[in-house]
Amino acid sequence: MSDLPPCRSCGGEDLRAFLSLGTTPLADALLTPARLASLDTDPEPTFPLDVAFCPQCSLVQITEEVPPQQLFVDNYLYFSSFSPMLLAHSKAHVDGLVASRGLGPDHLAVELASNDGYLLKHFLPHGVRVLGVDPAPDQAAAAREVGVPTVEEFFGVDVARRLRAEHGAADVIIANNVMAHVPQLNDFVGGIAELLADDGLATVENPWVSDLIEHGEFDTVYHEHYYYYSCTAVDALVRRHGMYLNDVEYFPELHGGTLRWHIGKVEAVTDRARRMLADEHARGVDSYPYYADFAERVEQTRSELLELLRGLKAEGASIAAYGAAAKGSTMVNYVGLGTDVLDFVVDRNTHKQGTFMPGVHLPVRGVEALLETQPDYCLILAWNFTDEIVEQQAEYTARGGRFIRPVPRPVVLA
Ligand code: JHZ
Ligand code: ZN
Repeated sequence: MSDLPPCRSCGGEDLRAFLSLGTTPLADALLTPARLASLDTDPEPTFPLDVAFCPQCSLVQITEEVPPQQLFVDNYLYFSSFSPMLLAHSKAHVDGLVASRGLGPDHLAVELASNDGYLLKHFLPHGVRVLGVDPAPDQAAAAREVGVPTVEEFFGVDVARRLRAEHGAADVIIANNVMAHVPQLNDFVGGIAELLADDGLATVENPWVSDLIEHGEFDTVYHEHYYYYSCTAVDALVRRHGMYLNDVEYFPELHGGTLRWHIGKVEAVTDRARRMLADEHARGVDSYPYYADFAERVEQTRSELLELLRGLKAEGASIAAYGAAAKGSTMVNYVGLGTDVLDFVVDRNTHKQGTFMPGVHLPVRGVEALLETQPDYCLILAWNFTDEIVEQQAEYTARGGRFIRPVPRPVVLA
């Protein structure tokens, strides 16, 4: 038995830690100028960031539990609608569901963590009834503005019962990048089982732990992400709630490699899902040795990136960064990239501009700052959007600016 807490999925008591990123501030807790000025008397809270593997159900998870209110209500400026790529992905998902399931005014689509309505709004032209669930007040307000009714709550069994009584069972439940964000995992999945119609479909998207491990995406580890999923772990989890992992889709470009799991109450496992489970077993995702050398590889990335950036600074180059992303916060804090290395960070999200990144306190500016100051190099912290960003900043590179991508290995882009 380990001295770590029990697995938040299966309750297993022998979690094995394999990565420690030290003690870090909350990744999305950007500081306002007033908050920055108050740090002497009211310091930034920091929390240990350690990752462990459960040998019983294969779920990878962090061991620290920061209260969700602190993560997603008090300190949350993430708005989904700032990426055209993500919006296109979401629209294609909705159009696909409407067509394959023949959805119309008699059906109800519920999204958990519906954010600013970036996805559910695409159901509206089809007449499908929609309902968003999201505890973040500003995002919920933005969703209502675009016609998406939103319940401002953390989802779980109790909320599911109430919603089912008020609105009927859901024909479709969508949960994108949220099943990693809930400390009471069984309450969340139990809620899906409660709300979903017997013949309904729940689709759940999350980055795939294999991409994290095999492509060195350590910066996607932060306190909002309690879990790092494999199909193996999802299959075990949903079966405990009387549901089945029936199909799996893979989007290699989305958030560094995302899986979409199709979950239902009737067992109808496709060959594709079976192949994914077999593939994970062949890679070793369900056993500890797969994770054992990860910490060493992360440390290598850190020293390579530091060496590259310090070398450029020594030559007199100026360096900025792109994307005040949550993952950017892990990157700059773990690697130790403060104002001595990076001049500022740009971000398109207007809610983040004028703030300072957690821990290192890099100022966040609008994207126009790149052309205004023309730094010699720009480190892409939101590397999952590299193509989109490079395309959008053609003028910056035309004038001689060079982008650097930090993972899988630090590289100056041609
Ligand atoms: P982005 C968030 O993580 C938070 P983050 C959350 N915890 C999660 O799970 C994942 O998403 C899925 C900006 N940007 O989306 C917007 C531009 O400035 O990779 C964002 O601030 N210009 C819910 O924060 C940041 O970059 C652009 O052209 O790591 C990207 O953050 C584009 C495309 C984005 O996720
Ligand atoms: Zn477990």
